[in-house]
Amino acid sequence: MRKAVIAVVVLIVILAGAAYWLTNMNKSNNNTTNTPAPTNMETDKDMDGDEVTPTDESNSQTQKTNEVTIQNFAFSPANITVKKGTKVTWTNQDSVGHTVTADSGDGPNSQLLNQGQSYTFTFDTVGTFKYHCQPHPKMTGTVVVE
Ligand SMILES: [Cu+2]
Repeated sequence: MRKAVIAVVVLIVILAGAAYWLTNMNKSNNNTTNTPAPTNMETDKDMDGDEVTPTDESNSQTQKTNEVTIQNFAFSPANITVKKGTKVTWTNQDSVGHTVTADSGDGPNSQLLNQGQSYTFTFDTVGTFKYHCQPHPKMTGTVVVE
């Protein structure tokens, strides 16, 4: 009987030791697999950053839309690109009145737009049209017609 008990105890000790060893193995394995993971994440972040930066630059340069919002004394987006024949609509969101006035030549030429009012101009000529707000000449925008 005692021999059997000793054998069981020895077996338990061996199993416990094996379990402990396996646990450590798993931990070290996890550590090994975890180590390259942050490197991949950093690489992804760098790739995302590289992708985002040129997108932001192109957004600030010109956007393909035919709707411009006038808000906080600014045209947004200030620079847009449209196809010939496109109707561009400006909507004033400010409580202050603004205009859409071509710097020169044929181009948009609105009345004073009150809050919520819109003005639409059809660009039938290819070219670059610069415009401003009459009461606030520092408010400027550009429409490139392709
Ligand atoms: Cu204005």
